[in-house]
Amino acid sequence: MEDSLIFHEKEKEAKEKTYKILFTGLDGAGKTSIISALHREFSQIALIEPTRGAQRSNFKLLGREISEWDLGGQKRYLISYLNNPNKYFDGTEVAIYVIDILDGPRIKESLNYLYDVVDKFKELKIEPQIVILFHKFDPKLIHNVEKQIKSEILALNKEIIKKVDYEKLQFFTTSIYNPYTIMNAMSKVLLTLYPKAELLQKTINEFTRKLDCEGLIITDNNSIILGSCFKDDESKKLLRSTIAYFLTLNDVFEDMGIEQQEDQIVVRKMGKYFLFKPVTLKKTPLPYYMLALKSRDPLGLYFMNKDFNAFVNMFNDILMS
Ligand SMILES: Nc1nc2c(ncn2[C@@H]2O[C@H](COP(=O)(O)OP(=O)(O)O)[C@@H](O)[C@H]2O)c(=O)[nH]1
Ligand SMILES: [Mg+2]
Repeated sequence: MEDSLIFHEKEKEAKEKTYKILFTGLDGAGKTSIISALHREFSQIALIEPTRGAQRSNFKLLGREISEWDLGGQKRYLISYLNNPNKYFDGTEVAIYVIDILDGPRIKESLNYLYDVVDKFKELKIEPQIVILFHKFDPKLIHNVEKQIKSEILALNKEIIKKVDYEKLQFFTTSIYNPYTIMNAMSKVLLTLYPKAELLQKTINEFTRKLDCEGLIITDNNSIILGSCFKDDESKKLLRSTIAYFLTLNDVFEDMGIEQQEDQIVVRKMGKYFLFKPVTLKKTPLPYYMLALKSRDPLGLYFMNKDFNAFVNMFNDILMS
């Protein structure tokens, strides 16, 4: 009896120890927009009102909770984070820190908060991965502005490395106007936490060769890339710049309630075939998605062949094991 009580307590404890991903930075940096972009809620991005100070867990991914925190603005919130470091920081696996690189006047303030956060980690003797997103590096910045911002980012990058003296530090430039940059940064971050990532990637490499694809990308429903393989730079570029749009196009059909388990979207462009298909696995309610590039005619039946089914089964086994 006693044994089983202890057992239950332990079990409960394990369940409660959910690892955290902190998603933080000054208010207005673009955190909510980044999360919306992963959900492909583009129609909402323009309407996003800044939500100040609230700590909210609003995103679940590969079994992890991401909490978004706004620093700055209303100082009292910051003080409560930094004065109760155990409560807020313990168990942090990854801290993603968003810096708005278009907001020159507040960059210094943003860096100071970043340094405060790193100090708290050091105090607590925890060493989460820290990921800095230089955000709002939009694709259509006018040329001389782009050049200037690039060199500013480089300088900031150096300054941060020098100042924080921290090993597990990663940097990305992102923009909601180039959705792939967000998918890529968030995927790289999350996959370092995902023990099956390597096996999945190997399976994807094998499958890409077997089916004689120019390239292949697999994502989940939150636009997280689980793995990808490309034959050359051209196929890499073509798939990376189109994947977000295929996901969005597919959302349109899904929102219309069209049953499409066996369906695929086929686009022929530049003598190549883009094939997009939801991959539904046993036991998971949400589908995964596959985008493949082929140079020869797949006759629209491409994804029904036995190699594809074999891959889906393998994929299923890896994710469910
Ligand atoms: N130019 C540009 N604006 C962005 C980008 N991401 C977000 N924004 C805008 O920045 C403002 C603040 O974004 P929000 O996501 O609310 O920031 P949060 O307070 O950090 O959650 C909004 O007006 C967004 O439309 C981006 O990549 N480029
Ligand atoms: Mg927000």
